[in-house]
Amino acid sequence: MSTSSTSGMNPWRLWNRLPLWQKILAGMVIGIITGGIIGPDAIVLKPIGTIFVNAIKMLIVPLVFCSLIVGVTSMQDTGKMGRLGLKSIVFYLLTTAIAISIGLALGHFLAPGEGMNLIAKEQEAVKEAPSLVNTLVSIIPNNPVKAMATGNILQIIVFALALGISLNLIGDHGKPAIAIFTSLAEAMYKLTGLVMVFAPYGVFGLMAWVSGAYGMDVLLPLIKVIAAVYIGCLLHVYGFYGAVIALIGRLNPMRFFSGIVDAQAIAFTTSSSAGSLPVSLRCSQRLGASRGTSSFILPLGATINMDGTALYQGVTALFVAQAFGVPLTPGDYATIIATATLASIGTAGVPGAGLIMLTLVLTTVGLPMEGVALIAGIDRLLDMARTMVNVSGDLMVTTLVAKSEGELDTELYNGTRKFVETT
Ligand code: DAS
Repeated sequence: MSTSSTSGMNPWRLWNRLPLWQKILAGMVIGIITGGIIGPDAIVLKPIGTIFVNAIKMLIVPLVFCSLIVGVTSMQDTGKMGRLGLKSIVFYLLTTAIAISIGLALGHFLAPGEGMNLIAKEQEAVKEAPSLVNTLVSIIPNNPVKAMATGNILQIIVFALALGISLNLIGDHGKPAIAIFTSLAEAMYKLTGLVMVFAPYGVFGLMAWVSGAYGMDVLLPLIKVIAAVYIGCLLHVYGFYGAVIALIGRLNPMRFFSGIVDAQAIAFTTSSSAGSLPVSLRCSQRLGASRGTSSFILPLGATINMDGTALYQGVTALFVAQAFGVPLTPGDYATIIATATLASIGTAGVPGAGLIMLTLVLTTVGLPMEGVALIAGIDRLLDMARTMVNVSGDLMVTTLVAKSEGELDTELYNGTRKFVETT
């Protein structure tokens, strides 16, 4: 028998050919079944998951700090584009805050995690939740190093944004430091990929423990999470974006939705905003936006605008709080909105980035990291929907800003003139 046919039958080789999300999904399903068979003794498998959770936690501080600085310094004022950039950033952050609020509302009303009554590892001592005022006051770090050492994510975000802006303001003197943070951010993205290689096994260990301890009915809440995220994404795109295009842009929303469907399809299938950029640029220009405007605002959006990710974080943060019975105060809700909105600047437009940023949001409100593993198994399904929203939001802001700058050809937009591909 030739080596190719025997090697073709090698299960390990077949396993290694699977895309990561399929391996994670397999890890989740096999873990749930294993736990269902072994029962509470499956707790012996939990350390595998704990190693994965600790490795994810290890990434948070350096990844957030470096990626935010790179995000902010990539928005250096490019002269005439300064006004465009400012308008786009304000729009991007506003729509992201609305997206996270929709996610929190859905998570609150649909309550996917209600009744799960899971117990976290050592039931992380949930700090006495701070009031709204304390939350806002305490986000300015009096010691950035202490903020990093204690994993105070909001303070780390604020310091990273402040440092990034300052690096922009010192011009050429800041370039060596920006180069260092850029390579550190690249290294952290690489390390994230290495940690995610372990995800299928970590998710297996955690899901075996969860289903062994709580029974197979742990699956139903996950289906409710998927439903809540998809409902929220559809509401945000076809409800909120449609209203903004019609009321603020004074444009026909149906033309907009038919014009962006190609980019949405690529985003949904690839789960990558960055990967969808070429098609987004083409859709934007077919909708009448000038090449200059779209080629500046879309890449910016693919980097810092993640409405779908923010909405997903709203739903899943509440799911984890409900699943582990951790009560959230209005101050926690404000913290989640602030963290998810600011963290969206640092979320990369690549598959799975939102799951890493979810650890950020959970950490800021003291929610157990085991929640990340609960979500990890279904995360690819959620990533498809949230990336479709991210790209739709990038195109919505580009169309609106182009219109406001007189850079939108309304005849092209309305289809009364056909788009001609220019080289
Ligand atoms: N997949 C990311 C994107 O490309 C979003 C995410 O993971 O949340 O936008």
